Order: sequence, then structure tokens, then C-alpha cells
Amino acid sequence: MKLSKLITCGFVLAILFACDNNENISDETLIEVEAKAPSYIDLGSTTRSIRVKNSNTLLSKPKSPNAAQTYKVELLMAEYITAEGTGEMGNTVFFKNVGNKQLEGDFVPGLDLDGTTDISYYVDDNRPSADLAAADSHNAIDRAMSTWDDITCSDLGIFEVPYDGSDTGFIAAIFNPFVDEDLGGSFEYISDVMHGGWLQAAFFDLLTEEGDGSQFILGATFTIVFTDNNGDLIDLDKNGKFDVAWREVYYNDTFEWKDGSRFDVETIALHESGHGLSQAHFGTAFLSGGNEVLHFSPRAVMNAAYSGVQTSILQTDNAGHCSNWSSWPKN
Ligand SMILES: [Ca+2]
Ligand SMILES: [Ca+2]
Ligand SMILES: [Zn+2]
Repeated sequence: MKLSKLITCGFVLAILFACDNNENISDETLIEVEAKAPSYIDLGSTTRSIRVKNSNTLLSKPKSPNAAQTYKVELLMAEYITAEGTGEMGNTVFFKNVGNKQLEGDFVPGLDLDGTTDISYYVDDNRPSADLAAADSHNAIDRAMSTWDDITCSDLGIFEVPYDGSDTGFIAAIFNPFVDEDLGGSFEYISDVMHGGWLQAAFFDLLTEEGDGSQFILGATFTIVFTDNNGDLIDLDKNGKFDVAWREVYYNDTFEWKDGSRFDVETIALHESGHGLSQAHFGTAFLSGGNEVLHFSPRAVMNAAYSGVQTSILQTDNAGHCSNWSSWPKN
């Protein structure tokens, strides 16, 4: 090994492993991959009025207990995770031109469309992957939601809205005019975190400026936020984050999905549900010479690329979750 390479390796490995012996990649040059700046995709106006029953929020009081309330919402952003061998790293895409104010979103107590500060989720079995029975994917997503619910610093009371066969997906409905196939969907609120199922390449291609997103995006979580009558986004609790109405998760059926091995549904569902619960990507990525494989330091569920089956929460995931949720619903 040349001295220069030795120095480079030693330096990078010192960051990565604090000089631990690492037999697997110690002989490779690791190059830090800089996170890309968020991109902006123009889908035109995504603002829609939605009608929600049984919701009593700070924005709308029902005249009678069961009266439907009207809210204005729109698509703010998406975060996507990539397959590890593609050399591409996950990124954030904005659909609302917010200039330099690229703020993220967060749930607000008192703006609960399901009428409770507990976190509801739904799994739409209408869009299964080509590779697994809908029940197997559904169970994997249930396990992922339970894993987040089991974190002891928070009390989210995560509960499932039972699948009822209805045509769900605000995001699917928003993207429908831009693709040839019918994505289904409806401009409706179903739950705080909605797992909308598996979609084809054309949908994921729309998530990158180059139109090639389906080649490396495994899954994406979309943040839908409240907007006022002027079309301005709301930050009712003034915490510097746009107020989230709900989030939707979609999985890329271009890849082969598995239950327990690459690409593992529970692993990606755990990552996407982390976004569903307002966590951003975490960890510095390194590319090892020659094989386009990304390594992360520290390893976390919220790393921006898939790097093997990971169905438990790691330290930084736990810390990020707790800083966001430990005082919920008192913010
Ligand atoms: Ca809720
Ligand atoms: Ca806010
Ligand atoms: Zn992600």
C-alpha cells in the first residue's frame, strides 16, 4: 500500500471507526460522499381542499359533533432512500417553492385530523409489491410501526386504522396526471402516517430532475402540510416547522422485495416510518473505491441509503426520536 493511500485510509478510518480494527474495508479508500442539496420539482399547485369527519382542531370547530370539516393542504416535500449499490444517496425534494426557507414539517398537538394526539397509521393493501403477498408486507409494516411505538421516551399511542379496501393516496392522486398508468388515489385524509403501497417506475422517475429516480430510489415519504386561505403554509405553534397534516409512504416496485432479506420490507418501512414521525436523514456516507457501495457513520435506520436488514432502532435514531417526541403531546 502506498504511503499516501495509507494516510488517507488511516484518516478516514479514524473518523469512521475511531481506529477500531475493521477487517472488511480497511484496505479500501473511502471517500466521503457529500449530501446533495435538496432539489425542487414543479408539479404546479398541489393545494387541495379536503373534508374530514370527527376532527376538532385549532383550525376548525365542528358545528355538530359529526359534521365534516374542510381543510386546505398541499404537498411540501418528499424524502427518499436509495439502494446501496447505486452510488446514489437519499435526498429531499421540495414541491413547494419556499425559496431559502427550506423548512421541514412537524406534527402539532391540536391539529389532529384523526381527532387524537395519538398517531394513527394505515396500510393500503390495494398496491402490493409484485414479489410478496400483501399480508406479508402488511405484517412487516405493522412490525416497523410497533418498533417505533415501543421506544420508551415517548408515548405516541400508535394505532392502526384497519384496512377497508378504499382507494387511498393523496400523493397518488396528485401524481396521476403526470404518468401514463392509473395510480389510483383520492384527495382524502386517512391517517397520520399512510403506507400507500408499491408503485411503478414512472412515479419514482418524477422524483429526480433527471427523471431516473426509479433506478435507485427504494421508497419515499411525502409530507403534506396545512395551508391557509392565502396559500401560505402554517406554523401555528411557531416552532419554525411547517405544520404537518399527514404523511404518505410509497415503495418502488422496480426493485425485488423480500421479507427478511434484501430488499427487506420491514427495514425500509422502519426507515420511512421514521420520516413519517418527522425524523430526517442522519449519518455521513462514504463510498468505498470501485464498487459504489455506501457505508455510513454512524450506522442508523435513518441513513439515506439501504445497507442491509435493520429492524431495530439504533442509538442516533433513538436520540432523534426522543428529542422530537419525548414531551408529546405537550409541545
Ligand atoms: Ca393523531
Ligand atoms: Ca409548526
Ligand atoms: Zn429516507
